[in-house]
Amino acid sequence: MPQENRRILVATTNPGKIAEIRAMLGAETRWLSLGEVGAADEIAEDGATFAENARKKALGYARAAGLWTIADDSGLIVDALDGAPGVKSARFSGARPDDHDRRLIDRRNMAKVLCLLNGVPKERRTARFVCCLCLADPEKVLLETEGTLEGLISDTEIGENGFGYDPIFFVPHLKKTVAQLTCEEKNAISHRGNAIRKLKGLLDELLRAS
Ligand code: ITT
Repeated sequence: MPQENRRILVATTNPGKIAEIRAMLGAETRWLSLGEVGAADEIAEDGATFAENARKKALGYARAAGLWTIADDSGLIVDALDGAPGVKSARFSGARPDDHDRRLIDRRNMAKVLCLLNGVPKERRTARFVCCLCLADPEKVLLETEGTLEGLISDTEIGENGFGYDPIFFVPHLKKTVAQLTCEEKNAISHRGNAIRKLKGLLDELLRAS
């Protein structure tokens, strides 16, 4: 792809994800949002794995927009809940209404996790965030990466930054929840940060070769 035409769609409706992906992937490429290309949020995330959903979103939006497209599917895995909320992380406390208030839904989802873990001791509150990224053109998958972040589910919500389950995800070596980290601190250790760093290396190679 010639340098001057480098435009890649970031196919997410989540403003928190867009900010993290754009901040890390660099300024040489023009990163477009779904709003900027007039694409509707219409691809069902009904796969059994994060990787399957990321692939489906990347290919679907790449075809709809006629652009190279990056999609992310991510979520929280809690060991004591047999891996839940998993691929249902965004809708763990019920379906998301069309006019959803993300903060309200995040709070409901966190309340459900804390309620289910009530009485579970610290050593059994292990959890991880997982992020699968997929880059596709309208015909095929070009690149796929995965990143994880290990931690513990706290007893209460702590911190104001980030999104989703960040206020209840405690990172032991930092002695903070992810919601107490700045955007830069989160990107340096997070599941999405790790997946993006891997993707960036592969994307740079792919762009050099094309
Ligand atoms: P798109 O599908 O439009 O990308 P979404 O928010 O619906 O946006 P997902 O289906 O991938 O995204 O759901 C991921 C959910 O997992 C998200 O809504 C959060 O609840 C949680 N999650 C993912 N990454 C997270 C992070 O970095 N911090 C906290 N929670 C996260």
